[in-house]
Amino acid sequence: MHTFPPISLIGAPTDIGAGHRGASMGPEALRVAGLAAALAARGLDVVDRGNVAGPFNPWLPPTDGYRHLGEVVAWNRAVMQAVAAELAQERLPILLGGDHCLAIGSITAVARHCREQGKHLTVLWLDAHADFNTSAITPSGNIHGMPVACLCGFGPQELTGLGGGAPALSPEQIRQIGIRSVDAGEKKLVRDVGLDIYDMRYIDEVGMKRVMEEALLNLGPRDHLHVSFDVDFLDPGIAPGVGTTIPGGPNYREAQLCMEMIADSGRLGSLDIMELNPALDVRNQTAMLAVDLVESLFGKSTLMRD
Ligand code: Z70
Ligand code: MN
Ligand code: MN
Ligand code: MN
Repeated sequence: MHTFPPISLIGAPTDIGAGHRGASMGPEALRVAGLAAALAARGLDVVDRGNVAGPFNPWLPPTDGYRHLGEVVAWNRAVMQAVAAELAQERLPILLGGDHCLAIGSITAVARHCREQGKHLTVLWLDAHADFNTSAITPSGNIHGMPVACLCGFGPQELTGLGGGAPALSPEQIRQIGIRSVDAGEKKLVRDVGLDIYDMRYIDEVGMKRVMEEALLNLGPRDHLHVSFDVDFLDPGIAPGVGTTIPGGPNYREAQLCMEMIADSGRLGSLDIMELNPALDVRNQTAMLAVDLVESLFGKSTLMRD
């Protein structure tokens, strides 16, 4: 069993980058589902920092390939600052989204922290989507379909340079798991940059155990693992409370094994829980499932392994 640093919850209640309204209610749904108490019951030190603030959602159509770019930048600045403040105190930030565009701010802060501390950052991106669109190829203009591209330097300067310098990540630092919905132009770009994608076909073929062994290979004591968990990673049969349900995702057992193997790596340093949409959920079941999985991510295990 590995020990975890003290944890800070940070809510970012907005759906500013999404194509459906309602992810703005995600942080509160995770709180109501008992996230802080579940982690505290594992003996972890947990503090809820409350919510960061940002502009309201004007719900406008895209301009020049982006919907709400100015507001997305403002929210990401606030998230970046809140995440950086926790990392500076050697705490483990958990971002409660909010839509997935906010991972730009979260991961930009984590990348800067790792650079300062001489650590190597690896990002596990658990998602049905590759989130690698740009303004030129997006079918929607929704920036929650673009955060991985922005973090790798493909996007508007306000977002690719959010940390004040070079892009936060290079593609080799990212491993995507659960992918099953990639747009045509996005597919070409993802291939061109050589993104490491463990898609559902590969999970079917070799199983979640081998996928996670490969994705977590060679992590050493100087490695910081960031997990960006889009709840639409999960099969919609168990997780209906997301904006875009894509059939054919990991089932309950596969998702548990994924989380347990990340916990076993002992390298988890920061986490995003994104795209939970209570407006589309049924009796908060998707939030409760997310809490259940996050407990496993922090070392809870069946039988005697914990
Ligand atoms: C599509 C787009 C998306 C959710 C990301 C979908 C993007 N690729 N949807 N997360 N829920 O519009 O870019
Ligand atoms: Mn640190
Ligand atoms: Mn997604
Ligand atoms: Mn996503």
